Amino acid sequence: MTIKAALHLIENSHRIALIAHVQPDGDAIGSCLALAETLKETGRIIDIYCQDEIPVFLHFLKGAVNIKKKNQDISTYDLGIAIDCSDEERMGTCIDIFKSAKNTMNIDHHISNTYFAMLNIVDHKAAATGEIVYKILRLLDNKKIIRKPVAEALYTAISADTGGFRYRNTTAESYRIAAELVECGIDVEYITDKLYKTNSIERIRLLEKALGSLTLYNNNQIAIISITQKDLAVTGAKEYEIENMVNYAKDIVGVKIGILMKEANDGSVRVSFRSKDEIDVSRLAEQYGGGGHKAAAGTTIRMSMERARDAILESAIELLREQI
Ligand SMILES: [Mn+2]
Repeated sequence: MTIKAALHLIENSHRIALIAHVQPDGDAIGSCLALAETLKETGRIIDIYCQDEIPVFLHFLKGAVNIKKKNQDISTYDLGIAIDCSDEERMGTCIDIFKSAKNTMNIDHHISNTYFAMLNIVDHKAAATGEIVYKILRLLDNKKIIRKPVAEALYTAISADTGGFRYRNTTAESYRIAAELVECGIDVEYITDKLYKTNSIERIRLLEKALGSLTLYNNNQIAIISITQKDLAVTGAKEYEIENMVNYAKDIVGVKIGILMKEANDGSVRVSFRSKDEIDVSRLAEQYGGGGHKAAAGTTIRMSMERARDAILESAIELLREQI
């Protein structure tokens, strides 16, 4: 029903801006590119925006290098679509493009979504926004074979948010969609290599620092990794290369909550939470103004690293007390 409404709105719009969230991931970028590549074929003008740079490991996707940071043009869009954004703030500086559009839409799967657009296509059960985009594209033309670049983008989106089909959010539907994408001729190993086997030496050096900072608390149930601006500067690693390092904390046997704290260049601290055993870390993130999913959430805190760690540790211990 709502997907039909989405299609209707898209079909009635000529100039469309797609906006990915800050610090973009495979789901946001894959979903944007799949929509853009398909809608361009229908003669529409589609531009993709993202405040931050696109990670190099996603550059293999068709159109990834053409994603813009700012709208250079003065004309506004008929439709602005926020992709994979749980709230407006996730668009960062690109929110202006979204707000100036005649109509707005929000395509997302986060449980914490704030329904901020005129039309909100939010499906909490979808493992990735890419699954929702797939359904929109199918509705657009059910019989048409999805072209390879579009299939690659969608597969990337779903693989990224399911950790390569390994997380609990992976559903039978995720596999069904993936199966159809494989039938479109994608090379699964090629995409997997691009997404998961492309470490720069800078990232490995940063990982060394991150692991060196790893500390266990609360009878080894909480593990915290800290990364400072100095660590980034010394190693030369990019911010996005921190992605997934939090799992080294979470994956330790006996650890229930893994936390990664990254010092931002504006003095705030970006915190990622990961959990096991049904512990709901989205509540931890919400306590500090953030959000996310039960097993993966995050927030930004305006404190020094030391104070942020003390506060979060106390809250995490409290959460374990309540939930175990
Ligand atoms: Mn997502």
